[in-house]
Amino acid sequence: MRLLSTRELADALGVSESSLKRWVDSGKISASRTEGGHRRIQLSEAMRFIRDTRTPLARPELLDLPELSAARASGEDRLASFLRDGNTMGARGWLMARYLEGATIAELADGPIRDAMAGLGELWHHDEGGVFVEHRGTDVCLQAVAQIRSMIPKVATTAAIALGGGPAGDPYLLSTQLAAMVVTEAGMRAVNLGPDTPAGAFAHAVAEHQPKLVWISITAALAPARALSMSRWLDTLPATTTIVIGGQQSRALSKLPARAVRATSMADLAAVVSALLKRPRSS
Ligand code: B12
Repeated sequence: MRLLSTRELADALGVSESSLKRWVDSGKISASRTEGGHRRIQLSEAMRFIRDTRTPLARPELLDLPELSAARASGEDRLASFLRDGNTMGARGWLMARYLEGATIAELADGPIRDAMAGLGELWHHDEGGVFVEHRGTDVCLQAVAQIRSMIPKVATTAAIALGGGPAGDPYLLSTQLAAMVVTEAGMRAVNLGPDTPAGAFAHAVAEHQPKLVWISITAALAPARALSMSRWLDTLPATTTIVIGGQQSRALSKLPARAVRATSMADLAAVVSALLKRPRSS
C-alpha cells in the first residue's frame, strides 16, 4: 500500500502542510514515522479521512488515482454513460468519487448502480448490438464495484458473520456482491457465496461459518423445484439466524420462515444489520 508524505497529501487536498501535520498530531489522521521522524500516511487512511470529513480532493492525480481524473476529464456526469460506452476507468473514477464524497454502499447500489444497470437491461430488447453493450457494461460495473469493495475499511476478525448468495440457476453477480459490501460496511464479516449456489452448498457453508445473518438475492426467475429446496433449507436454520431475502424475483420464494425479512433495497439490508448489531449478545 502506498505511503504518502504530509506534503503530498496536503497538496492533493489543497491545504497547507502545517494544517495536515496538525491533523496527524491530533490523531485525526493516523500516520507512521520514518527513521528520520517524518510522518507517512497510508493511502487507505488518507481515503478514510477524505470520506469521513467530506474533504474535496483538489488534485486527485497526486494520489495516483488516475480513474478520478479520467472521470472528471470525460465531462460525463452519469454512471450509465460510462457503462454504456464500456469506459472502465471512467466508471471506476465516477463511483470512487461518489464513495469518497461520503455515499454509502447502499446508497450507491439503490441509486446510480441499480438505475444504470436497469438502463443497460433495456438495450437487448432492440437488437443484438444492445446485448453486447449490456454484457460489456456489466463487466465494467463489476470492476468498478470490486474496486470500491477493496476500499471498505476492514471489519474485526471477531465480528459476527453474514453469509449469502444467489440460488442455483441464478447467474446474477452484482446484487449479491453489493449485499456483501453493505453488510461489511455495516460492521459484519461477509461470506459471499456468489450466484448460482445450490441449497446444499449453503447448508455446508452455514455449518462451517455459523452466521448470525443469511441473505439470499434472487434476480432470475426461479424454477419451482429450486424455490422449494431453498425454502426447505431456510426452514432448517437456527431460530437465532436472521434471514433477509431480496432481489427482483424474491417473490419466487413464496414459503418463508415467519421470521424472514423480505427487503426491497440494500438500505433495508443495512438497517437490518444495524439493528442486529445493536441487540444485546444474549438475544
Ligand atoms: C446484467 C443482466 C444480465 C446478465 C447477468 C450477468 C451477471 N453474471 O451478473 C446476463 C447477461 C447473464 C443476463 C441474462 C438474462 N437476463 Co438479465 N439482466 C441484467 C440487468 C441488465 C442487470 C441486473 C443487475 O445486475 N442489476 C443491478 C442490481 C444491483 O440491481 P437489482 O437487481 O435491481 O437489485 C436491487 C434490488 O433488487 C435489491 N436487491 C437485490 N438483491 C438483494 C438481496 C438482498 C438480501 C436485499 C435486501 C436486496 C437486494 O437491491 C439492489 C439495489 O437496489 C437486468 C436489468 C435490470 N433492470 O436489472 C436484466 C434483466 C434482469 N434480465 C432480464 C432477462 C430477460 C434476461 C435473460 C432471460 C435474457 C435472455 N434472453 O437470455 C437472461 C436470463 C438469465 C437467467 N439464467 O435467468 C430481464 C428480466 C425481465 C423479467 N423480470 O422477466 C431484465 C430485467 C432486463 C429487462 N429489462 O428485460 N442478464
